[in-house]
Amino acid sequence: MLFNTYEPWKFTFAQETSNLEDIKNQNFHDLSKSGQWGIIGVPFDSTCSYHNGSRYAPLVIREASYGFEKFNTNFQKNLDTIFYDFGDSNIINGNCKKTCEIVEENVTDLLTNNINPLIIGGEHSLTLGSIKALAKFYNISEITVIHIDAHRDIIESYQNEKYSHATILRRIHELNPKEIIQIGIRSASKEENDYVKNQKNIQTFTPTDLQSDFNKLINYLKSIKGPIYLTIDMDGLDPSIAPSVGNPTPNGLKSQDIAEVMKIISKKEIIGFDLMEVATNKLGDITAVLAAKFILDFLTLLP
Ligand SMILES: [Mn+2]
Repeated sequence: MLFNTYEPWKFTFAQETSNLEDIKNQNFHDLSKSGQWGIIGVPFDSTCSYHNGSRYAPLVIREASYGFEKFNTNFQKNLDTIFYDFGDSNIINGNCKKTCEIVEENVTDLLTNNINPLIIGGEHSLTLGSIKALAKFYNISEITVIHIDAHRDIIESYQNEKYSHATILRRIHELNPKEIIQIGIRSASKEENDYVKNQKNIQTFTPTDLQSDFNKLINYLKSIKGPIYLTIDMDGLDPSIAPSVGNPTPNGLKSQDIAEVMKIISKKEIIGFDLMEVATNKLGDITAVLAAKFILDFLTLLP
């Protein structure tokens, strides 16, 4: 029998069921086994400082995922990871803190069932909810956060708001993770740079650093011990390949840079992943297509 498998509200190749209770009750897969992932979209963009529209990204990225094959010719590997698509999280428009709390609650539900979170934003602030949930299951002082972004997002407050997509790495740093590795940075305030200079556990790799010595980054990533959380703001990429983002910033990363980072860390213990700040409501948008490809690459590379 032939089925039409195109369900644009659900990420391609996700397991057919998307109800956590069903998964638990019907034993679709042994949830005591690790290595299963759950997608949650978060259609929230209330604190965006420039182009909004990332609230539409979970839908557009899911739809874009249907353009790809299950076999990855770059990695010579099939997508065999078991993952579910649990749909979109509830949000509270205009309230970043409360929306992060909802994300935290949802991610906690997944982790309670041994499912790792894969968040599709939405704006970057939502990463906080995901990491706060992980901190209940892992020792936060052992977690390395790999942060791909044009911006540091580490200012104490932005427009007098402590909870904003511009401050979120500061809130995460306050939780005392082992280390934050910022890759792709090319825009920051002096205050942010001064803050980073005074911290031992924040590393920076600019696009220029990568151009002059990419192996330095590779070797640094290879040396990471302990659990890793990967968060990608799509504006880390160059706007020539990822124009539809909240804050496009010239002279950014190449898509191959992201694939290389993923290749290295996929051999390590990755506990969570999010992809943020795609801002478009247009089906087939090139930035959403690239975002869908990154998510597929990530899932394919997992052991
Ligand atoms: Mn950014």
